[in-house]
Amino acid sequence: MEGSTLLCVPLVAKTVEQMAADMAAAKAAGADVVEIRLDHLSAFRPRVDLEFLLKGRPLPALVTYRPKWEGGEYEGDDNQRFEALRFAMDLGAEYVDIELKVAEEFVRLISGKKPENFKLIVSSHNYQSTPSSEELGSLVARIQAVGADIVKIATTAVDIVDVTRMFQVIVHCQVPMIGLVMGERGVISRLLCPKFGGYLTFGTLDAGKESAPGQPTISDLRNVYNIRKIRADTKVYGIVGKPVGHSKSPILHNAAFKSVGFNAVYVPLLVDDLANFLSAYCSPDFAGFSCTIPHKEAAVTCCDEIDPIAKSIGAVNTIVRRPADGKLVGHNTDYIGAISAIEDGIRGSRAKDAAVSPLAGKLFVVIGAGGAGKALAYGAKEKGARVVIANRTYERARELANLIGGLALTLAELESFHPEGGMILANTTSIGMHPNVKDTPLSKQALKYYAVVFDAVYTPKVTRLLREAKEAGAAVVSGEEMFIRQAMGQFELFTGLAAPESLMRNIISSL
Ligand code: SKM
Repeated sequence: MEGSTLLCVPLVAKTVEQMAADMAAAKAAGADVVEIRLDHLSAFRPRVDLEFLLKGRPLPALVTYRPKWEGGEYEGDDNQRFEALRFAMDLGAEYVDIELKVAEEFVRLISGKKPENFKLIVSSHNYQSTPSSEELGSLVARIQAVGADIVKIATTAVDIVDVTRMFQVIVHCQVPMIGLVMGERGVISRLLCPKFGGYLTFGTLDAGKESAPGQPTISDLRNVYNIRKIRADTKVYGIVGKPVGHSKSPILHNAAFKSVGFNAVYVPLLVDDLANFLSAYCSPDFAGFSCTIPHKEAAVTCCDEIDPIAKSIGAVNTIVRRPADGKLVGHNTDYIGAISAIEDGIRGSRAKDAAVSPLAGKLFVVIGAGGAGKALAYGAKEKGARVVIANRTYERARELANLIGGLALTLAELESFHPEGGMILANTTSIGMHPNVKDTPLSKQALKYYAVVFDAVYTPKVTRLLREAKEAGAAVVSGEEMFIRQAMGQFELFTGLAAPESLMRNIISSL
């Protein structure tokens, strides 16, 4: 094993037969440990079932019998629960998890009887929030004092900043510690365990088999995040957005990093407030970020320096922490990614390097006035197009149109806007993005005035807008092409190396 963190698959099946099958699957998936959640079994018979589960088990076992009052399923009395856990220990289970609230009693029960290789995990769960650093520190001390071999604390992330406190506590803990922050905002506490020295992290067999909110699959831990390769000196990059779950950036960048042997991991970062996030994650370990909706404009004010093009655009989609002085430098790779994708889409197989852009002189309609809208509007203008900004709120459209010199419309007005044929349309809003795939920013009726339609949304690859545009006779350019190109630019800024283009294309087309 290269990393020091154990990968544990929680077993939450209702029958012992299914648990045994899942145990074998966990081994095949590359787990180090399984957690047998006795409280999930629908008709648990302690002696028979524990013998069945523990005899001939393919992996070391952690046995947990979580009561309702600590977020589990068990509703009976504690004595029966303790008996089952003690029996599991006697049968050779490598670990037993007991809740801090009753740990003293359980420790008394097993005192002097612990087998040599047995380890007692004493756990505390908070399903509401993550306490202050001081409170976490004193919780660790209480868990240690009760006689834990391994400390386990699971809290809930209300904000991604909460996770920094857990990382600090793990780094300073004198005994092995499992420190996890539950929920989508806490996912990095699970992915970055080896970096901060966490003893164990949970990975499910499949989505839907979680025993706590935010658990990734073991397959993603191993194959997307390359968790076995993460060490203390591994740099962290990530996609900052809200939402962020749909992003394919982690799959793409992790594979690209791996292909060139770059010691870094790329994670999803569900961020509510960009300024708070950047001031909390200010160590050199957090080396760079991609920014997506809704943070691209806030990123301009949060960076210490902005590249001149990103400054003119007024939006940043890439932040790099300069190694020499730790300063955050903002860039924009959307602009070139999107514009070149649209130009190549129009040119088709014709000469790609023609001096005059096929956008020159065209009427170019941008839907949306956020970060991506600004990049597209700026790019189209640069290429000599006449630009129109259409936005749900007119004021935002007006501001951007004033900035770059163009016309502003509301989305409603765009429906009947067709001063000429052969226009180009670019959607830069998230309308139509997974899971809202039935939505579209413009009616099919209005699409017939466009020769080319581009959608920055890339999940799904063919949005309703693109499907209807094609049916209306337009040439379409998928956001996937922009996504690949902007990511290539980011890779170069992050690593200083040429982007592995064919690998990146293969990854995206295989999804
Ligand atoms: O500008 C890009 C960003 O860099 C990454 C991204 C994503 O991961 O979905 C989308 C775009 O906003």
